Amino acid sequence: MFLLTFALSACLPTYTSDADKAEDTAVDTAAADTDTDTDTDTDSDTDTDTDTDTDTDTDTDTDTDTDTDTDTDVSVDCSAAGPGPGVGDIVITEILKNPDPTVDDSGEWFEVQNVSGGTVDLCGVVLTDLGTDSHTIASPVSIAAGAYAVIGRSSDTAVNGGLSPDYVISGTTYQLGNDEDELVLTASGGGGELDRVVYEQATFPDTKGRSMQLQVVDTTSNDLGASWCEGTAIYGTDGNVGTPGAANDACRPPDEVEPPH
Ligand SMILES: [Ca+2]
Ligand SMILES: [Ca+2]
Ligand SMILES: [Ca+2]
Ligand SMILES: [Ca+2]
Repeated sequence: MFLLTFALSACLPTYTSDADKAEDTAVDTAAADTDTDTDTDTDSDTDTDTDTDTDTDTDTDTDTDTDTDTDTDVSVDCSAAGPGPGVGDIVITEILKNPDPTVDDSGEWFEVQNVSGGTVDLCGVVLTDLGTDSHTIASPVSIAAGAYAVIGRSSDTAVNGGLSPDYVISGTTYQLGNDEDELVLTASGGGGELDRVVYEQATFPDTKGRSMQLQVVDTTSNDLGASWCEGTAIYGTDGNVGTPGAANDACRPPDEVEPPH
């Protein structure tokens, strides 16, 4: 009995005055928890989670996501992913930088092919350009040997032109400029640059609503605008042209190419 009484006493809050005790008793009668604030959790701040900062997630930083950095992106969870690609294992093979009439922020995409001969997973691969765009692929994206993965901007087929992307970068952290831009893919954990395409309007295909598709699939050929030609077949629901997720068409002379829409 003595031990029980002692233990209960040790758990009770201490007060510097009777007024302090009265105030805490009043507010916590409603909350019915064991701390000294007015909410229903067991910590001493005024939000509803169980950590001691003032945001609503359960980590100890001040943003609203659940990882421990200070940005508001999602956590990168590659625990269920297979091995990532090494240098030379994947190639950027097709890019739709300027969908039409699909809006860019939901209809842009690019495609990579796995040329490694085995299965690779894009989880953890870092996408950047030579400006400020940056995104780390945050969940498993497995690509079988020889197969393709499509990275899009929206999974909603009502607004993305009828695309079925394998991975979506929502928001505006990774955009494909209509004039000139760069796609730089870096292996997870600083494992080296996987591929890079730096396109501009002078030497790369540049037609609204039409993809640019690579003809010779390797990471060096795609550095040159002459290695790319315009997509030839309509996909999806908005009349955009390309072969997202499938082998590229052979190039055709411009006057034989199906017009978009
Ligand atoms: Ca664009
Ligand atoms: Ca960009
Ligand atoms: Ca390249
Ligand atoms: Ca393709």
